[in-house]
Amino acid sequence: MSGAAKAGEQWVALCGGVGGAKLALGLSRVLPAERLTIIVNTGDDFRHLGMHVSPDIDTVLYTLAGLSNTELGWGLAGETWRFMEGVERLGGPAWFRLGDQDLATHAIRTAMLTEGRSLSEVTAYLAGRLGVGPTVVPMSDDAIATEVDTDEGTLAFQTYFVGRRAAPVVKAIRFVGASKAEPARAAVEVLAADDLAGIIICPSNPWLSIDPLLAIPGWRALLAERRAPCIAVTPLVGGQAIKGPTAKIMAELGLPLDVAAIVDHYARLIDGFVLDAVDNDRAGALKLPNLVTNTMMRTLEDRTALAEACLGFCRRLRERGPEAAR
Ligand code: FO1
Repeated sequence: MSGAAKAGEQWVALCGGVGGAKLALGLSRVLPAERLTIIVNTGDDFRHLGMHVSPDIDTVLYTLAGLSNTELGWGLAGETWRFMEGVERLGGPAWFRLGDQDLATHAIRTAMLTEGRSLSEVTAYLAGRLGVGPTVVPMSDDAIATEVDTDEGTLAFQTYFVGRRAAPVVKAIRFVGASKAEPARAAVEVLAADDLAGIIICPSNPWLSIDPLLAIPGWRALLAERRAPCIAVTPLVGGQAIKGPTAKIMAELGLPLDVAAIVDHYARLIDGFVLDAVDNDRAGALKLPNLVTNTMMRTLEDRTALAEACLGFCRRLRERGPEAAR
């Protein structure tokens, strides 16, 4: 990656898959491309049929490129499945489906990694080819694999999430390789920028999509030394997850299905919390500055409105201190 510092106010979004990518898209519509860095979970990455698959990076890239398959929530729009027909004919694994066009992404990523390029370099290359303006960076260039301890034993993340449709009861979640991993260099650079304006934790699953990043000691240190406010957007609305198994996992880990549990989870890491208008009655009990707004991102307008609200909240936290942010 280039070591050149970027000019102007810098914003950072931390995100996982679908929910995070929606807000990342909103941010990309309200910020100039050179002012936004999106840092993406790679704990879901795995090798499949000999290829390196990076589901969350691809969800972010495809979403920002306007190419995402909104019906499936992953992969490319207008996809065809001839490759999968071939895999099935040959008795290969059909539980994880790679579309014909999507396959090109995995093949090119794998080839570049095999040639010795870093995941950051590959991601920057793919973003450039797809016309994605903001900087998209993996949380680390080192291998980190999420594993889920369940009532069916320890499962690799995609086996749990896709293979078993998140049905097994979660007992614990581990991030293999995280303790020795380092944050990607572009992430370190933007976090150290003099004009860092804010860090936004997107409404991704805290346990599956954000914790892999927080399990990297260097990331904890970077965030502890942050020069700008860090806020989180709730993944929980009215005690339910907008998408995916967040609420199910919280229940299985013995946590109350309440935004306060999300705030507790991010304790000492965040300076402010964005919760949905549906949970307005919970705002007073939260022991930190908060913003109550619509967090349901059904339309592009919802995404840009939430993005604007997050930027404004961070600016108020920065300029006038936490008390003025309310
Ligand atoms: N999710 C599924 O539920 N079934 C699939 O067959 C599947 C294939 C797939 C292929 C490429 C890719 O980038 C993502 C894919 N996903 C699939 C989604 C993905 O595994 C998960 O949604 C994320 O890891 C969670 O953020």
